[in-house]
Amino acid sequence: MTTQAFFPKVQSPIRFEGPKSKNPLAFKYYDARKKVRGKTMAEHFRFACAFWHTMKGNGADMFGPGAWTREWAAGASPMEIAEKTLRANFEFCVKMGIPFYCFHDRDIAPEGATFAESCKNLDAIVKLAKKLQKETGIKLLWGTANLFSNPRYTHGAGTNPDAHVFAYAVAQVKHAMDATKTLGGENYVFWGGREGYETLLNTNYSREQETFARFLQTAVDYKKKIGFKGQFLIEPKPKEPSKHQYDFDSATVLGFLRAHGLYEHFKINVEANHATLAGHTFEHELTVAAAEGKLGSIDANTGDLMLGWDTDQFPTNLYSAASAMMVVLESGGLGTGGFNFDSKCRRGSMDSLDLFYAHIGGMDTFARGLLVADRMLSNKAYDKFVTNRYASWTNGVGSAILKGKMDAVALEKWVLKNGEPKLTSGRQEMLEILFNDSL
Ligand code: XUL
Ligand code: CO
Repeated sequence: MTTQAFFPKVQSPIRFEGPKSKNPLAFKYYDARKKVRGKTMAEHFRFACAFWHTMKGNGADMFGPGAWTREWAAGASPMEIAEKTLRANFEFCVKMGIPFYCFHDRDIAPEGATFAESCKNLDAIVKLAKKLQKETGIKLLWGTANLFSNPRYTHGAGTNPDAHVFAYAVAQVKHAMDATKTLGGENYVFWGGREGYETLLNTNYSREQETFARFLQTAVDYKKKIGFKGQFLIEPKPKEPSKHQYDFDSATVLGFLRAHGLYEHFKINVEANHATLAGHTFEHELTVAAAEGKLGSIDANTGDLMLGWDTDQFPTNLYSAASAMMVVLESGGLGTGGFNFDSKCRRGSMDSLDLFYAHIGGMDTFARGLLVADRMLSNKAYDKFVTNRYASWTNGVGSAILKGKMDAVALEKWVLKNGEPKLTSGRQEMLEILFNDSL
């Protein structure tokens, strides 16, 4: 591949050395070939590098602009920088042993002065990406369009009051989908960047719901037209940048899709930090999606519960990872999805070596979470507990209710005969001990 090495401090790929290793540049738990429940860790996770954070991150936050310039982020022209950044991405993925990457169109190629120029830039970079994918074996987990950074999208993209902006957004999605298809992307993501509102004083909510559905339908139609086989994913988020984001959480998105005849075309990309912003746990959001067979993929990061915004930190919380992995295992896995680190190093972590520590930490956290989840789910005491708790539904009156054989009159009669139900403990504290014992 590239002749220039952007990560000279890491000479060879990061290896699995086991829990006893003291080497911070080694995996302690993530062993790509280790089998858990019949699948290797690599197959369970399908880890991906988030191009916008890992390659483009510069330490910027809302109180200060970029604080550092990566080795690959300097060059004579935006296209030269884009090419170097892309090469750095593949070098990083290879050295990390991360098999996938994800991008927004405007991450990998610079926006031009006109739409045509932006498309030309993207096409040129996609050509190089295709070559580098072939050389390295690194694949595209998903592509998406950035419909939120450019000022034209200030009032939204698919929900913009101006049909001109809507048209622009669709044109951009069309091109980003073409790029994703060309690169064999296994999914295409819709995160509703500025699809939401700040004040009802200037907002026609019903119109925006209608145009949002039209926007997604247009994408569905185009997908069919070009024969793109990747899975469409919607990524819920309740707020930020808008006060009220339309894709609030998994349940809201599934309801919206159903109401607008779009249900069959989409699955959910659950992001941990977005779940907690919505006042949910990560595992709750995963469960809601999985309950309908709609768990498509995961943006693996974490927020800081003491801060109220989308901090996009690398996951380090074993308890949360284990809880999430229980849902993933029970739902049968992610299919074409994967674990994309939508996470960025902190402003103070300016050394590109920090990117390695961050990803190793994230991968090890989830690998450990997988092992814990496997132990917990294999624990007979736990397994039997939940089954037994719902036993009343498998026969007798419960089974008759589920079959629709008991109307209100019949149930009243049944209650008159059977009296008060017996209260049974949910044993929460005992189960929490079981969970901790699996850690
Ligand atoms: C924003 C976010 C996005 C999406 C892709 O909070 O998570 O990066 O993952 O647009
Ligand atoms: Co995300």
